[in-house]
Amino acid sequence: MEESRKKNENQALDTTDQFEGSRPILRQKKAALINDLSGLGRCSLSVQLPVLSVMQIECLLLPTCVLSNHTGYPSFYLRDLTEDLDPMMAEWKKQNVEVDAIVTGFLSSEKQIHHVLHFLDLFQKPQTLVVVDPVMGDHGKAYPTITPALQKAMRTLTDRADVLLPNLTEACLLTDTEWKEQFSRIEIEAMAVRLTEMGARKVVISGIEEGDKICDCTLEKGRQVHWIESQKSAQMRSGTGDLFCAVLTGALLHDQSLEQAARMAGDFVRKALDVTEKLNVPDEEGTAFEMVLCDLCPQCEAK
Ligand code: PXL
Repeated sequence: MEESRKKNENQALDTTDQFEGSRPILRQKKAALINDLSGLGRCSLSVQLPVLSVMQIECLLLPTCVLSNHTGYPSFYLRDLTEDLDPMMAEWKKQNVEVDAIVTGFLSSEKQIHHVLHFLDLFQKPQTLVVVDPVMGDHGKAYPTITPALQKAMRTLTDRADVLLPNLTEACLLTDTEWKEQFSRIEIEAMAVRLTEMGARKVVISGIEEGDKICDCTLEKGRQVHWIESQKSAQMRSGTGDLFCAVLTGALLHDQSLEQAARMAGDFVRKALDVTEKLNVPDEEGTAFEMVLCDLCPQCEAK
């Protein structure tokens, strides 16, 4: 245990090619998070920042829009930041920002996808991990902000993804598959393969309900599909996809394999859901992930 903690601790750091005497200089890993800032409801940046911070990753934040609360509430106020994205990234470029990972999430319009592509042109290097969460819907329904143009444009982002993280609804929207309540594993695997054909190097379709189980389907292009199964506990709710994405990104930056990272992310989300249910949190308020956050800390003694 102590050994693996030490290992994790070091994996948040990277060696540079500079030396202090004979010792290589260590550098903390950085992730750029392109996502919305929702004031209420524990999703997007407000859950991804604490998760990646506790995993010792430095986060650089590019908010795509600011909302009073997420779109799952009966109403919401949204301040769109599309016109601010280019000037913000230009300032980052002036500061010679370099990142180890770029994570994309909720985008308010088709136009924002073009800005994200521009961001990738500016900051993606061959070694940069690009994680695309194609946030578009849940339980077979698109979110109210998702237009057909945005849905179509989201496909251009899959082509730039090292890791694409749709839920089943989003996998359907990306592959033009009609939604139904039950899909067979063969149908889901075919969607994962289709998503790799659309350009994603790795795909995790997460949160698939199968009777009393909840499963994630992982595929690395040209390899065999893997299924990760666990016992279903509480119902999915707002922000669980964002949590899954952040933990998985952190785990990959800690040099875990795709399957290990997906298992760690799924385990964390389930633990967060369990404690949320115990606390009787209303659905739209998301998960009480704060109660289990220290599970992710490589140095935390309270595990
Ligand atoms: O968690 C996904 C998400 C992210 N951002 C906003 C949302 C949602 C889901 O409802 O409304 C603004």
